[in-house]
Amino acid sequence: NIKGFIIDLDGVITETSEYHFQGWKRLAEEEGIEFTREDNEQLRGVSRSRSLEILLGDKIDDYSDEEFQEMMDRKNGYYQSFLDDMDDDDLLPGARELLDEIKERGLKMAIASSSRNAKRVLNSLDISDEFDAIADGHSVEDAKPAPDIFLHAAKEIGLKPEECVVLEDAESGIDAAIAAEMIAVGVGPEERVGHGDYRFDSTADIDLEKIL
Ligand code: G16
Ligand code: MG
Repeated sequence: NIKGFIIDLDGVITETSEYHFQGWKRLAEEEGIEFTREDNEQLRGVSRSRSLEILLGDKIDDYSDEEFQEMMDRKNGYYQSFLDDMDDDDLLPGARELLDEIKERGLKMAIASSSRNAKRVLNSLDISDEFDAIADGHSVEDAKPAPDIFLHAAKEIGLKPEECVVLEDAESGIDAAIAAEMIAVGVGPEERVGHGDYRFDSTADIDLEKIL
């Protein structure tokens, strides 16, 4: 018996991956590290610190903890400069309709994003007030693929894991939803999110009737 939806932000509600890419790419260039669009795909739904570890690879040993922290801050500054220009036009096609339909059906709705910028992004999109709870990169210690953020969000909206559906665009997010023992719905290609319970190509294709 489904009572609520726990929704990822980047990749389901809005598409910030290009902005993340531009931020990481600029940092990588400054550090003399090669970083392609393809490399960026590995960072989908992955926390900021884990993303930097992946970007640095073996070169991580060349940096102190302070330098690592400084690079995370530098990338975040580049990323945030893109957020200033964001508005409700940046909602992905079908996102507004999805939120309206969940609400009309009287179901609970929470955001569970790995991003520490999630509240700012939601404000820019002008949808902060739509949700019963917002879990972000500050809410839990262990990021996706750990189930913690989804379990935290479920608790916040007063539901048991088996009463929740997770909507996710990242491999790590589907892994986390499965680990949380929730219904895992992938948004994106088979090779990325095909291991969930259901899959749709894009947000606009999500069929709530089918899931429910
Ligand atoms: C998002 C993005 C990731 C990003 C992460 C952390 O996760 O998909 O690429 O690395 O947030 O973002 P920040 O640096 O803003 O804390 P999600 O879970 O919303 O897809
Ligand atoms: Mg995502």
